[in-house]
Amino acid sequence: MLRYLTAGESHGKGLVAILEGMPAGLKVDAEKVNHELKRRQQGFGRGKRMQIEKDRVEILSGLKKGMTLGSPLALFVRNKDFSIEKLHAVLCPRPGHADLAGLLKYGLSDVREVLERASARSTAAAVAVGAVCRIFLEKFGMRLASKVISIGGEVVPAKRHSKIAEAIQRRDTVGGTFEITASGVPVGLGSYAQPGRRLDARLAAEVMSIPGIKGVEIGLGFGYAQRFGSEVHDAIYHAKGKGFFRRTNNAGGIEGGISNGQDITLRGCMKPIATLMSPLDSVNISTRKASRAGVERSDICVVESAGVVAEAAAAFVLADAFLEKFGGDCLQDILASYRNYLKRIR
Ligand code: EPS
Repeated sequence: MLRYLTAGESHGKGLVAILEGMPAGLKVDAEKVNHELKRRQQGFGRGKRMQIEKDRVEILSGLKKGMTLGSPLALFVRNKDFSIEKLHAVLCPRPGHADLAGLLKYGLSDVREVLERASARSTAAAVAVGAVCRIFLEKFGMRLASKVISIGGEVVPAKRHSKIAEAIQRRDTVGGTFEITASGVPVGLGSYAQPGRRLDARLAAEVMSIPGIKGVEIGLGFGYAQRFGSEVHDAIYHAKGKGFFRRTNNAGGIEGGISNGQDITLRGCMKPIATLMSPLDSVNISTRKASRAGVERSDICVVESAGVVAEAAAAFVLADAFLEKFGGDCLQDILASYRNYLKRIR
C-alpha cells in the first residue's frame, strides 16, 4: 500500500525520500514535519553536527496548496555540512560500524565511501516520511510517543544523564533502551494470514532497520519467557458502552499479529555508537598493518533520538497497515470505511 525509498549521503547535498501511497486529500503542514525533524536532533549526548544542522523539509512534489494529490511525495532535507568531496579518506575501519563489511562487500578502498551512506544521518529522511504518516494517523485519532527507558544499564530518569556524562569523560559512547507507544490504534491492523503480514513482525523489521538497533521486543517481550501463561495473558472483559476490554496489556497491543485495540508498546535496544574517541584495535586496509580505528566527529549517545526515529518507523508501518484495511486513494473514502468498520465491531 505504502512504500518509501530514501537516498543521500551524510555529507552530500542532502537527503531525499519518496513516499508513495499516501491518499489524496490529506493536509500536510511542513511545520509538523519540521517539528519531528527537530525532535530527532535533540537529546543529551548528541555531537557537534547537530549544532551545524537545522533540519527542515522541502516538499518537492505530491502537494498542491498543502493537500496531498495521491501522487508520490518527494521530501528533501538539505545538509548544511555538504563536504563529501573534500573530506579525507578513512583507512582504519571502526569495529561495530558498517565500515569493514561494507568495504569488502562493495569492493571500495576508502571507508568514507561506506560510512557516508551507512551513517545514521539517513534517519532524518526516515523521520520526514514518518512525520507525514503521523499526520495521516492523527486524522484517525492515533498518537505516537517515545521515552528513554535506560542508558548504559541504568534506568532513567533517576540518573538521567550520569552514564552519558561518564561516557564523555571516558571518551567513550553508551547505548540504551527506549520505548514507543502508539495509542488510539483500532483493533484489526495486520493479519495472521501470512507471516509477512503480521503487525508485530512488520514493526520489528522497521525498527530493526534503524542503524544501531540490536533488539526489539513487543509488550512484555522477553519477559514472557520467565512466567507462566496464567500470569501473562491479558484476560478479556466486556461492559456495556465500553465493549471488550482488558485490565493488563502484556501483549503490547498485538495478538496473533493483529492489533487488539490496546496501546501498542515496543521497546528497542540501541548499541553504543561505534565511533570511539579512544578507538579500539583495527587494521589499516591499505597496508594491512595493525592500527587504531578511525576517529570521526560523532555522537556519544543517541538513544533519545532513536526513540523518535522508532516512532517514525512505527508511524509508517501503522499507516501502511491502516491503508491496507481501510482502502487507499482518497481520504474521504477511508474515513467512511473506517466509520463503517467501527459501527460493525461496536
Ligand atoms: C547524524 C549525523 C552524523 C553523526 C551521526 C548521526 O554527523 P557527522 O558524522 O557529520 O558528525 O552525528 O551518525 C552516526 C552516529 C554514524 O554512526 O554515522 C545525524 O544526523 O543524526
